[in-house]
Amino acid sequence: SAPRIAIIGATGAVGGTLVELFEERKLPYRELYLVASPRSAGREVCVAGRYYTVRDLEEFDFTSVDLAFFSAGTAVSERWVPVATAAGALVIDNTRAFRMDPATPLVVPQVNAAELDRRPDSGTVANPNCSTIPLVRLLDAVGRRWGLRRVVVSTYQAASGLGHSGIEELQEATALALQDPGAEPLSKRFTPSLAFNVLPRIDEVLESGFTREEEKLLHESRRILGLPGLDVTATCVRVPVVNGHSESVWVECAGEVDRGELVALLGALPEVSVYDGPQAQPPVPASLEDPDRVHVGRIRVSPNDPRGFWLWLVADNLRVGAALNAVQIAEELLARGTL
Ligand code: A2P
Ligand code: 11C
Repeated sequence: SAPRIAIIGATGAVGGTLVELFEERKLPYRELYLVASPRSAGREVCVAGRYYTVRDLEEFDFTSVDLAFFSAGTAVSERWVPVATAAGALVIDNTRAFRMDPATPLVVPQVNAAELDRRPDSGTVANPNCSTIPLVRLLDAVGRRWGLRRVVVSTYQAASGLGHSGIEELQEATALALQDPGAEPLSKRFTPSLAFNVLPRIDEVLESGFTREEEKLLHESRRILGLPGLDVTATCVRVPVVNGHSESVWVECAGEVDRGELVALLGALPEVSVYDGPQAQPPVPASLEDPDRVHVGRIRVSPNDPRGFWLWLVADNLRVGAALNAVQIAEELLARGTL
């Protein structure tokens, strides 16, 4: 029968998107529990016409569920995912807490769904970072056809990557800057202020000089693609966009790439839209036609060396980059009876 499901972080930006996707995709469940911090415990949330009272994580009994989606931050997952799996729940975790754990598969269903053929040893499936997911969905196909040598990425990441508070801070900081250009710029979660700015540092800077966000792109891509030696190097940048991450990607292949074949290959991938031809407008985050697809444009093979090409991609980071991938993992588990 249908599983009993909990969403940990249900009041957050990704948690709210999970709720929307459960409704839209008719994910089957027998019981549903919405869980968050004491700050929002007691709130009523409507899902598919039924009201659910948000529960306090500290008091939640994980033996009452078969599947738990975690999207309440890395610290919450580190503390509570082991509690959930010890109680017998299967976890789909949307934080970086277990992505590099060998006993925990890191899954993008369009790339490595076979990882879900059996129940993971740790009881947890990890959902990758929001800039990794759309990228590897394209790289996998390119690598199978031409072989991957090196990938160089610059990201343009939206405020919603930091959740509701990121969106609110961008809106408030922008309004303040417009009202009073002389005022001290608003800067709490984004430093310096994100209003009318671009910030070339996301998350903390590590010993390597790269940020944690840049290192995630490298290590997660290697793991999902099964290419432990792949050279992926990135500069991750926050831009004053509410939602939708964009990436400028340079790919070097082992073989010579035919542009027409590349366009056809990417256009044939599941849930990928390619915008090509002289009249095509490249995809932009503020007006994505379908938020459940990876949007690709500006495909250019280098005239100097046809083993290298550029592309531009845009994907909804809350959906494609987070909640949709997690729901698609659940759908794959259900289809296999692994749950
Ligand atoms: P709450 O709404 O009670 O603060 P976002 O990514 O949009 O900031 O959302 C984060 C989500 O994680 C929210 O649902 C938030 O709940 C939840 N959360 C944050 N910290 C905790 C915690 N310590 N325990 C349980 N849920 C938490
Ligand atoms: C951002 N990519 O845009 C981050 C958010 O590892 O799941 C997601 C962090 C993660 O800020």
